[in-house]
Amino acid sequence: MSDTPEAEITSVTETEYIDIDGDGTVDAVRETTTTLVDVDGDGTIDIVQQTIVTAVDVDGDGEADIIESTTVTAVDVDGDGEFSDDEIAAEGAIIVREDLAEG
Ligand SMILES: [Ca+2]
Ligand SMILES: [Ca+2]
Ligand SMILES: [Ca+2]
Repeated sequence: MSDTPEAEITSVTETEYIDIDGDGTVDAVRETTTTLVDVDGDGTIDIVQQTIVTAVDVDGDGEADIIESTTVTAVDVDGDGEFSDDEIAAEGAIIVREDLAEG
């Protein structure tokens, strides 16, 4: 047996299909990936990272035209088991199909 703490990583991905305009055809797919990391293996989660990727098919041809991704990372820096505002960081990116962006 070793006393070295062992990190535990749990990752869950959820996929949602969204009919934005309500015509019965799915226009957007949202994939949410949540990763929980217990760095020191004490049973308390120290890092939570959530990435949401939304792909939207604007013109309905079955190909995604807009892809938006947001990543939120929370790190329990002070180890109190809670994520305060200064321990949470978010970043995002959006990719729009070239000809749509040009209008
Ligand atoms: Ca921990
Ligand atoms: Ca399309
Ligand atoms: Ca904290």
